[in-house]
Amino acid sequence: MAVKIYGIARSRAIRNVWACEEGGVPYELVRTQWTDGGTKTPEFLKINPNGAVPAMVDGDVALFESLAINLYIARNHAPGLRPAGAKGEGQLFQWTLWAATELEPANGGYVMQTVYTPPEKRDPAAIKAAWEKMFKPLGVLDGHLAGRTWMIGDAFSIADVNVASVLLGTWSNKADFSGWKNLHAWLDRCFARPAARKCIEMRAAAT
Ligand SMILES: N[C@@H](CCC(=O)N[C@@H](CS)C(=O)NCC(=O)O)C(=O)O
Repeated sequence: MAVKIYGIARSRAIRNVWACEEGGVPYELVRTQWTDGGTKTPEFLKINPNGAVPAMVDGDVALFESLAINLYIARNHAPGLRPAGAKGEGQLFQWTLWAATELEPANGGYVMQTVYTPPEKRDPAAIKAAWEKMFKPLGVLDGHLAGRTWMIGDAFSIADVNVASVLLGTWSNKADFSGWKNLHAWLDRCFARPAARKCIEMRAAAT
């Protein structure tokens, strides 16, 4: 039975689509949009009381929080995406929580000033300030990636999906990551993967 992912490709649901595509996990993207009230229906609120996408239903398991959904998908359906052992798992939790608490707020502030602020209202000083808030987490990531191909160990894993997918929109909008050489090369590596390319195309085509 396919894992049901609620959302649209131009939302954080793409993080879960990417995980499924990487792991060869059958999934169904159930179109659910926040701008037309789709995330506020009584049925949807039973799945995600936050009224936001993504959410996931897999048999009798219902989850929200995009990055937690990816941990579940890797744990239950795509063991090849799970870093091995207690150390690998600890590092996976570390980087996933870091992505949610350190990288996501900084990136979200930048997205707010750029994508979600209409062009005529955009303030260069506010955009610059929001971009500069990214420097600390981007620097941490760049340092971690020095001499590494992937986030944990020698193999691509769900840690790469969870961290890189937070930056997918900003990368797609051609933000300049060239000041962080290791990070820049890793993002290009992640987003050149066939599963990621499919997601980028889905995202670009999404309405
Ligand atoms: N931390 C949540 C954030 C979810 C979120 O904010 N989703 C957006 C779309 S990408 C949404 O549905 N916003 C509408 C709302 O919050 O009312 C996650 O990663 O799943």
